[in-house]
Amino acid sequence: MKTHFWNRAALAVLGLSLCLMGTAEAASVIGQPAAWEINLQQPVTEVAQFIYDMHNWVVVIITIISLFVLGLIIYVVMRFNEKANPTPSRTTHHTGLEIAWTVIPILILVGIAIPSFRLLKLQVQIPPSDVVVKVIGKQWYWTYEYPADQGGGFGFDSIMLSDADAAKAGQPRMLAVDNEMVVPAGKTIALQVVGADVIHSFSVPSLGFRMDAIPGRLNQTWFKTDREGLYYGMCSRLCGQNHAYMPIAIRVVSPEKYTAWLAEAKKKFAANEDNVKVAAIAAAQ
Ligand SMILES: [Cu+2]
Repeated sequence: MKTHFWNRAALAVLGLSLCLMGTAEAASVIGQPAAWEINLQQPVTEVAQFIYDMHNWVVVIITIISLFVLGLIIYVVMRFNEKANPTPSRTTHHTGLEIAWTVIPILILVGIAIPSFRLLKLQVQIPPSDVVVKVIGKQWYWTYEYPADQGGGFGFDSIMLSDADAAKAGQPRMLAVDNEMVVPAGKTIALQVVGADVIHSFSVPSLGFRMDAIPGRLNQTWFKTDREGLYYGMCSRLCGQNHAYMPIAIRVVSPEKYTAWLAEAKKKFAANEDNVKVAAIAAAQ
């Protein structure tokens, strides 16, 4: 019996350390999922960092509550079973206890609500944007449009690479695309997200946004990161047969490289200014 317990304890410790190793390894990969990852992806924007911290905060709260309830159950089973407590108490009310179990949950909820609303405000209030990109979800790929008044005036499709092509490009399979969305680092990027056919969802975990792409409705979100790199996401709303094959790849480059890319892309994607229009971003309230 005793060895049994220690065997299990050793297994649990082994499992836990494997998980921790997993997160340690995962931390070195940014902008994409990592093997054995159990945590959220490493955040690179203010919003993503807030989501990360909020998640950790709620995990602490639910862990304490779960352990408390587990402790209560064990205590009640031991202390108040028929053998240990043959004549049960007939108490039905206890004012102090009732106040406590009303006030404490309220405090817990307020403790969750305050950071939650602060996060919501940060996500919803779009700061004055430097670059606007229109994102159109289609069955089953994404189209990105850059407005003319920002040096764009073109749009292009972003299609998933085959496994072989992704391997050739040194990128992860099922996430690499032919034409990435390119944006400058250190600038506020506003995204106007819409669906062309069914509802899709434009989501990049490390950049901290997930916005539904709904036909007939223009949704807005934003991100800003100082860290250059390639960030992957996926369509996150079940949208049909090839839902799993419409990844998102956003390349954040220096402003100089971005300007150079704009000029090149304008030629490459056969500019058609008339076709690319974006709405004015609603002023942040
Ligand atoms: Cu989709």
